Amino acid sequence: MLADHTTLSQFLIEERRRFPEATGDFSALIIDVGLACKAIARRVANGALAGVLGAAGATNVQGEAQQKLDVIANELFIKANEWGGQLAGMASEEMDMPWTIPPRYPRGKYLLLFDPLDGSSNIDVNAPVGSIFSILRAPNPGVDPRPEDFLQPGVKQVCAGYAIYGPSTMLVLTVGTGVHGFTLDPQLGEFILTNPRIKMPPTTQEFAINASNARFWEPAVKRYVDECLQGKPGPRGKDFNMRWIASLVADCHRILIRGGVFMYPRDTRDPGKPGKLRLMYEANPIAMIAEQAGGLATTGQDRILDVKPSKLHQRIALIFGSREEVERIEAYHRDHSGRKYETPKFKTSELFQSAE
Ligand code: AFP
Repeated sequence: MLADHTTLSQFLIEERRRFPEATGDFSALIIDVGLACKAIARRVANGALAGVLGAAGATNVQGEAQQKLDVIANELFIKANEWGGQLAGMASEEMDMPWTIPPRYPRGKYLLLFDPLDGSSNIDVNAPVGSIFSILRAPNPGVDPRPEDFLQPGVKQVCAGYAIYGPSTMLVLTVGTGVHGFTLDPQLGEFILTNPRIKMPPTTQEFAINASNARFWEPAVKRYVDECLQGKPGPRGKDFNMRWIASLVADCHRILIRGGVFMYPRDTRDPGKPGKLRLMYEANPIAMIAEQAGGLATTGQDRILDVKPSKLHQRIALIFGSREEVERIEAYHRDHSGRKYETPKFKTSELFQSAE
């Protein structure tokens, strides 16, 4: 049976053969990240049976209430990755400051950033959640990194990926040579390559956005969504479908497989927060995956991967997905920079009417 299948280890070894100077550190790191994801998948799958549901009773650096599984997943990521000697440091959504590798372990040449359990408000309702990770080179290999060492633009990522804990567990990753999906075989405990070279359809009739924020959206996003909602008789000349799982990984996975566009745009709810999602361990890895699959990722104005980070837990607007739709949304941002958008008078539904 294994003869017909490529395991994650085999995939990594074959990739490494293309770089004769490679030491094997990177492959070892990905295997450890995969191990953390397998351990998290197990806890998520056991749910109430393992007593892991519900709030942890604390808030994280983002001011969000931590779930017990947020804390458990964070610990599993740290334990699986701190000992191997491949990492100089780690940073997590759940920790204010970067994690210092304990003195007993050697420091390596990579930096790992992760959101250990994304979409964790979905846990208690048994909807899909995931883990997201990004790998950078440490500017000073072999020593503890300075906080600013993590602040590299997404274009510098050497690897980005996520695990999705859905009906099956999958690990999806890119090392800059396309996007590859591995499904966890629970009998073998191995990730098996099931979706090599994933390509996102360039166009779509599906969009994802939290419509309850419509009154706070930027003009360009209001216009884009309005036009989708007008369907066949409207300017787009076709009907659209809408999906919102409120789990970035799950929305991203759907878009990767069948196309679509995801928008968590900048909005006017809180001027101190330009968007909800975090640049370093959400937007950057998802953007690298989107681009490697043939899609695009933008703030509306700028390519996500070119944004120079200023803080570890920086928030940013994130719009990604099928190339043609993202290009259209960027064009609307150019059209509406400094210009308001008037919601059409002929609207039949009041659901998305703006306060303007
Ligand atoms: P949680 O991890 O707190 O559930 O947040 C999930 C998330 O960061 C991302 O995965 C979703 O796309 C987004 O937030 C959903 O945000 P809304 O709850 O505002 O729709």
